[in-house]
Amino acid sequence: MMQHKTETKTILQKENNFSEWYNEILKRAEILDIRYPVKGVYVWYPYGYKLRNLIYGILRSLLDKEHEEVLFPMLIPEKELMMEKEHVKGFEDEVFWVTKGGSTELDIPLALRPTSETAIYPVFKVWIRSHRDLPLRIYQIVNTFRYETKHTRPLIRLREITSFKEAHTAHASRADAEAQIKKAVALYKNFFDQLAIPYVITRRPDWDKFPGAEYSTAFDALMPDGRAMQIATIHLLGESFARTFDIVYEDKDGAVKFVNQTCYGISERCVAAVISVHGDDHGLVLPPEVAPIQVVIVPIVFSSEGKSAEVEKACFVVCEELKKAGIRAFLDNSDERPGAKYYRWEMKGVPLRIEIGPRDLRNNRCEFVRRNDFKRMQVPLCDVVPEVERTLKEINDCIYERAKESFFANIHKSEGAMEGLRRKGIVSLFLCESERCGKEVEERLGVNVLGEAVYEDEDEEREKGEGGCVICSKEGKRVYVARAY
Ligand code: PR8
Repeated sequence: MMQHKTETKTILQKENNFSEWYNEILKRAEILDIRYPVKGVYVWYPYGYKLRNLIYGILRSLLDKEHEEVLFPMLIPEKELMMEKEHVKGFEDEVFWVTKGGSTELDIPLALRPTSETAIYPVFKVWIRSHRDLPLRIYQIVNTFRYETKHTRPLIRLREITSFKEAHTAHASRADAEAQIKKAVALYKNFFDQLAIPYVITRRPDWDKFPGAEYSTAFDALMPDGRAMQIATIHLLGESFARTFDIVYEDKDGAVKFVNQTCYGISERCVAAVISVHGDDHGLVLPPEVAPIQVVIVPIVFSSEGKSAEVEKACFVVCEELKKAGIRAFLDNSDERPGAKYYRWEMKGVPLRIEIGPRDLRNNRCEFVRRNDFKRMQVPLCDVVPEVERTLKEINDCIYERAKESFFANIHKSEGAMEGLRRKGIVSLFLCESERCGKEVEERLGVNVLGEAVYEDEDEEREKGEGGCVICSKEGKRVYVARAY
């Protein structure tokens, strides 16, 4: 690990060293304990789980407007799992099986859900009777299991995904299902905007769509090492699962029709994105909205003076005022030296630190230190609450601006041939629709084809246009490619 000793702390270098930085941050900021003895399976620390819950709180509040939360079983009978052919093909190598109860072989092997289509849709069949039952929109946040054979990584590529948010919808018509896809895209945009995470939205190429879907739309964020990470997907299932599981409804005119379906998912990769995109050499940098502690108050007392009752009291009063105003404030009146406290709360990404010392008290003021840029300002004690509210908003804006700057600096447009394209970040180039050309680009450049940009007005303007495929020169469209997680 690259480390620089400074007076009170050890700094972690994020640039050019992302992978080590990431693992070290998970440990030092107490997000995830990676010592659990099963590959691809990890333990949430309390602090990490609080962060996770605040992030998922935003997701829930967005979903709850139009979806209802449910909870389906984790075990799926073999027969159900195997019913949809495309779906099975996509998942068969990734399924964990339960084959014994105690020492007795089970009659029917049970799969640990890799995702829940085949658990949920047989139940949709009995829930849905008439057009009055539609649209049906449900979601659950559950653990799912995938026997990933690629390199596993905490929060990013898991064998037990602990926070799989999956939404499933059924509609009377294809048009309704497509309208739902647009709503889901808008919902996810809103979600990632609130996390200050920039993204590109693309239509995945046909060979990379979700098994059983007609088409898949994906959100990709950019990690600090220049690799893209798929942070959300939205799938139009059409009638394929409805035909397989016989999910029909009686329309107004008495006709019996198949429903049209969509599903869309997000995992704890969204937490990984928050950590990776915003963090710096001092640790986490959290958007205030999701920071478990938004403000930490540190009394400044010098060792010669010992504890000062007045300073402690002033800190306590400030902390209580902030809490009363609904701000997640914490008073660190432990015996540690201020330097050690700064280090801990910087590592944990607390957006704002308030320092109060004897001299501040004499002047009826305190000092604010912003986590994102360490900017200091003096604030009269009587203005603390409104100034904190204002400063937290400002911090959020700064974090977002910085993230966008670095994101757009890493999106390149290529006009010509493939040579010289092996750059960091996301590159757009012309490609025809054939799988052969797509796979060749992937192989030669060591990238993944993310797909054609969708739904982003500015992007569409910027990226529109047709040109010769970089492989076969036939008519092609502009698509994004990137090395991907
Ligand atoms: C569906 N069915 O399943 P999806 N570790 C961490 N995150 C992961 C992993 C993994 N091993 N695999 C996928 N993800 C559909 C939609 C119900 C909901 C994350 O879709 O297979 C990725 O960000 O595309 C992925 O976009 C999301 O879960 C949904 O998984």
